Amino acid sequence: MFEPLPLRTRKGALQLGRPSIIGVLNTTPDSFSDGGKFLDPGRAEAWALALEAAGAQVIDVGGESTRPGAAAVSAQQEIDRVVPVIRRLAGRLRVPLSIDTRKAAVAEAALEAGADVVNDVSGLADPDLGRVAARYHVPVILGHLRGEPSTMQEHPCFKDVVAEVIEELAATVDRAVACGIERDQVIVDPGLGFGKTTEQTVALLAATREIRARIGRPVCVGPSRKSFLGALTGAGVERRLIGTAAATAIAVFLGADFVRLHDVGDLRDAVVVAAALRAARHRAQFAGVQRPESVP
Ligand code: PMM
Repeated sequence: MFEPLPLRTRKGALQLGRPSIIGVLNTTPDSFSDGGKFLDPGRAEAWALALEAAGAQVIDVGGESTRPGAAAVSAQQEIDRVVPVIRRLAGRLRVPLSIDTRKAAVAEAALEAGADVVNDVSGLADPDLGRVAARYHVPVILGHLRGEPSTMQEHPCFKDVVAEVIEELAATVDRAVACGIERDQVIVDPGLGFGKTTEQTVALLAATREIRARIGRPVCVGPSRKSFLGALTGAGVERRLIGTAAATAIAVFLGADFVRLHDVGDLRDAVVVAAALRAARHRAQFAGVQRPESVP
């Protein structure tokens, strides 16, 4: 297993080696689970402070819904939603702020306003976004997504989803480096539910360890409240907490470095317990204890 170097932000290093929680703050009217709740910058600020107090190590601010079929928003609309919130939060939060966007102009406005990390679910569909992140020397989270969120669920087509996502994420890391981003500042994300069936999404979650080892960069996963959980359990979006807890704990046990969550207060304990199990397994392996790898 590789030991990644700490990622550098203006608020100091993001500690690796134990998993970090990224708390979600959507300033959108139409995100699938929290749309409309934090349109008001005052409410958004209060929620971000609550996420930090509950244990989030990064707060991820987004101004565009990427749910399947979501309406497109202009860069200016996105900027108008996120920049007032980031300005209010930049001086008040102790933890870094990330900007969840696919657009270079939004990333730049957010970084100017005080954001510390760029989170791009499209994995540099817009290469200008890579150049912006390079100029600000910030860590970037690069997701796996084929095509556009609006049409991504129409034909999810993979022969071997794990192998193809690893190959395409590795190519994304190379494109980031070609944009001037330091390899040490890149986090990869398999894009759970982004243009993938339930079965494909589950296969990717189960392959967290392999993705991390093969690409050699920290991995972020975002299972929170997603529809693959509903497909497995039958639960509507407001009843997916326990499914999210299971997916989160297992991803952490399998080596996820970052988990992006809405329900930080409820799920922090699941992350802590899974991280303790991961550390115990790591110590046993380090001590040379042989254990059967898989349960039939
Ligand atoms: N999922 C959503 C949005 N941003 N970012 C990363 N890095 N990984 C994800 O899985 C991810 C993301 C989905 O939308 P939501 O904000 O409504 O959960």
